[in-house]
Amino acid sequence: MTDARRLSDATLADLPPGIERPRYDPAATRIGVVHLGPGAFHRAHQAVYLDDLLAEAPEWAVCAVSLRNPDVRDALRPQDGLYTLSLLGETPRLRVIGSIREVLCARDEQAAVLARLAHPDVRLVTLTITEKGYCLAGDGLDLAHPDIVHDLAAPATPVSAIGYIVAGLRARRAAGLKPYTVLSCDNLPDNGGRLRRATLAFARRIDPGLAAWIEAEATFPRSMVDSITPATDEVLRERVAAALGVEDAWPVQREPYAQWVVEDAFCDGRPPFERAGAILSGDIAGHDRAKLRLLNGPHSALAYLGALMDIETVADAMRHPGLATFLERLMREDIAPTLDAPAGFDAQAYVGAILERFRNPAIRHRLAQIAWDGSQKIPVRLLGTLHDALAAGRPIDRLCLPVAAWMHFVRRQARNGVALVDPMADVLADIGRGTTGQAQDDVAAFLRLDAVFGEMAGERRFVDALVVAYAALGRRVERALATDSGRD
Ligand code: CS2
Repeated sequence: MTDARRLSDATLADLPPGIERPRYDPAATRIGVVHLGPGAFHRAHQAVYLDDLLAEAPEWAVCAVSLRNPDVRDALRPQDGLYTLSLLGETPRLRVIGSIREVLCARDEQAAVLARLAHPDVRLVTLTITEKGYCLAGDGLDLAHPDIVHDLAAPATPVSAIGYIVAGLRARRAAGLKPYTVLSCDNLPDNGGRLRRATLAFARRIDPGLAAWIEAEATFPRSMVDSITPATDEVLRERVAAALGVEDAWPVQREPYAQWVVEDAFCDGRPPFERAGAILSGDIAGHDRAKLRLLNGPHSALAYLGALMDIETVADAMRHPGLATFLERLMREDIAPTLDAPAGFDAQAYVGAILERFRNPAIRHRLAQIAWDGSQKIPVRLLGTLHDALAAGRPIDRLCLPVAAWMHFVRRQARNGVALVDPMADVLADIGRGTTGQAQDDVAAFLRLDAVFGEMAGERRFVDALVVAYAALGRRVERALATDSGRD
């Protein structure tokens, strides 16, 4: 039964004229994409690119699958998958997105998810499952991860993303269908390569013939995704309901800027993404690294340094002169020089544009949101840069401050009894509670986290600089940020 007070196919036509809406009949599209992880980022980014295309390519609608959490399904199913995107520019825009036509929760609807993955119309599986969703240890599949242990023992009834991808591919092979393309849209360097290796490692263990088929026939393009997407809050829900005249249980919001660079390697056709503004390229290496290091790295730096200074949002942090100056120097002088920039890429202009985006006063992007999952983010956002700076004999003092700030952040949360949002929360809380404030010992305790620091824990220069940064932050954050402190 449709609810006249709720956004849905039935109420779409009656929305006020200022609200943008699909330029196609959502009900006349076909599902060609299965997306794993339909959080705010997917709904504000890839689903919007597809929404731009469905008028001309109606075969690429999305089945959105949450692996465990039923919240997105429960919010969007009564709305026929429709939801509102708020674009946070100078003149805010509201736009109803229609590209998601089915919403499933795999935990409760496993058979439907598996059937969808095996459907002949589905030719693309996309993912935004965050770093931890890949179940990696270092660069490879974590065979000790409980979900992977489960799925290897019971591959027909998986719980992990990798398990679902392989179960779907297995069913397609058995049915004589082509494989789908598997497109990672998460902030990981070489995201497609990592996913391909993890998928093959999993498949080899359950069926070497299947693994060989995947290796030969399926593709895992890399992609770089970018758009700042603060979590949905009550203010947004209320604003959207007032503007629409009907309720939307889960609108999303993002900055107007969005970028998607995709490696053009699809094994069975693809949506004409370039017509929606995505950049299709033979080789995207360089783009993903530049974005991770120059946007996500500084974001995490702000999150941990800002937290220690009790600053709430990114824009607030950018209004703090000491922190803003530190960040800009970190980006221009320490991170940019480590990049092997793609041809035509102007790193300094890119930095300028990112700083402008961070300053956007229309966005309340909470630092606490970015601080989540530090154990997964620190290695790919900051440690790679540190590694390269060390190898090149460049200064690393400034680069060590955000890492040391993360340690202080963990310590503070643990000592205040505040739970961390992190897959390693328990181990981190133990370490945090055991810290004494003595830099050498505290840093050593964190560096024992092999999954985070790996070989970097044995780099003498890094360890020494980290101890100095940790001690400096322990004394006074603002002094530690002062541009030349921490340098020899
Ligand atoms: C942020 C990203 O939450 C975070 O960790 O750094 O979500 C960031 O906003 C996006 O990657 C921007 O594209």
